Amino acid sequence: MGKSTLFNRLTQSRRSIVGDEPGITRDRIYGEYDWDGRRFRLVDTGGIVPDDPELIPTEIYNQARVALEEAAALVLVVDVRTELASPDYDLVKLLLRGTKPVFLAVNKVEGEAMSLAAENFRRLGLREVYPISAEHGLGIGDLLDAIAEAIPLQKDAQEPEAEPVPETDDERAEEDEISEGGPVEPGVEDETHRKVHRTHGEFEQHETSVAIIGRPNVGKSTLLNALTGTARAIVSPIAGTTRDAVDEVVEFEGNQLRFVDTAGIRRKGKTHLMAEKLSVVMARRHLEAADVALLMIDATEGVTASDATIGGYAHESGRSVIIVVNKWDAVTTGRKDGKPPADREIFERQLRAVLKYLSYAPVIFLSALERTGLGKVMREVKELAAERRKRVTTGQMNRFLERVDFQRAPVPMSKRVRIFYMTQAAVAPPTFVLFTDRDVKLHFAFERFLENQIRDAFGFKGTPIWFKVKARNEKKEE
Ligand SMILES: Nc1nc2c(ncn2[C@@H]2O[C@H](COP(=O)(O)OP(=O)(O)OP(=O)(O)O)[C@@H](O)[C@H]2O)c(=O)[nH]1
Ligand SMILES: [Mg+2]
Repeated sequence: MGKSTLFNRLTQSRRSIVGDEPGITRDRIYGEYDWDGRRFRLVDTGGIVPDDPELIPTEIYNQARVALEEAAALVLVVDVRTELASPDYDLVKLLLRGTKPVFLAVNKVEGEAMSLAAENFRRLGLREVYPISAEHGLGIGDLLDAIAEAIPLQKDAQEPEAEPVPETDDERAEEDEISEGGPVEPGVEDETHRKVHRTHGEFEQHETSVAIIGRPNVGKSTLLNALTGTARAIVSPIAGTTRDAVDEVVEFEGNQLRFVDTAGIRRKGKTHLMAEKLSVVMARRHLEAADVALLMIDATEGVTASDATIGGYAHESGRSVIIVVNKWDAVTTGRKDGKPPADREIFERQLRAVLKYLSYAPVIFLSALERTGLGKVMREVKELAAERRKRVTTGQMNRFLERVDFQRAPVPMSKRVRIFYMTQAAVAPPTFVLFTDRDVKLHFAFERFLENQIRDAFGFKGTPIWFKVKARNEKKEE
């Protein structure tokens, strides 16, 4: 009966794919599902679009709009047992203002009486009304059929990258939720990605784009201001502003670094949760255009579930990551609660335990407010930008493979593959193609082993490393 039951049900089937990386994010907003031979990306914006009519026309909606813009279709989910109130009508009006098809899913419809109750919701003025039970899986096929029909088929839709799955059952917050379904367009994403990096390869003098991402109030704007030495980033936003990002370019040792910050989100009371979710949506958006991400953590709060969610998306995006622990002053020199000063090693150990998948990311402790540790950020950004574009030649790779003792990989015999050879197929992030004897997915432990060996030999500091497997003979095996 949870708010995200529908989201979880739809994306559940992909859980096995994520099984390799347990707990990568806890509070998922993005997921995918397959229907009718097509793959759809699902965004759970519940709690992002406010149901409080006072808030809708504010800058919060301007930012939530970003999430809505990405979508090809919108699904408004209501609980059949609730009374319609004016915010519902306002929300519908708002959704219909766009050109996207809007579907109404009336949830928790189980049985004849409730089917009748569901008809009441036609009063909202939406033509597409679907009674469903997310919990029991009723009526969902019809809804998905209708959505699939409303979204035109994308040309060149190839097999996209699988995307992990939601974990939580988000019970907090509002009655209504909105989800968006849109077809996955891997071609488009790959294309922009490629274009950016082709540019980087071609010109010596390139710009490095750095996304400053993190939860509300961690100090993103303070850091941007400190790094750029200006006051351009707004620390508290002006109501009604349509901007969703603030960026500033600085020169550093001959490199152009473009820092991108998310415009702040007003939070008070109930909007707090919304701000948290929006920070995830904005982080994901900014990651798209970035080379390097500064994942900011608030030292006074420790690592939270939202940090883990944002970190998970950063990892999956293939961007290089620097973990920035901010407000270090407040837990050391400026500590006011009488406790002993925090210890870097202990803090880092705890942080690494939660953000396991970001093991390659360097950690910097700093104070944006007191402007300490800023030079280190600049130097790391510069170094990481170069590392992610590094290329290993096939000759180097062959010599490397000869040296690696694969017997040492902690992998059961049945899961082992023989690598005939390996080449680096792409940079940013470095992507290796393995030509193997069997067409199987690499065992997690084997992949980890290989990745560590590659890092020992070639570096690739701060960037994830991706692998693709190609069986030399076409025979399929399990
Ligand atoms: N003690 C301490 N406070 C800091 C530091 N950096 C930021 N702050 C304070 O944290 C609060 C939030 O800072 P912002 O820079 O607005 O945070 P933000 O991440 O941009 O917040 P949103 O844009 O609203 O998501 C402000 O009161 C800052 O003064 C720091 O290094 N130390
Ligand atoms: Mg800010």
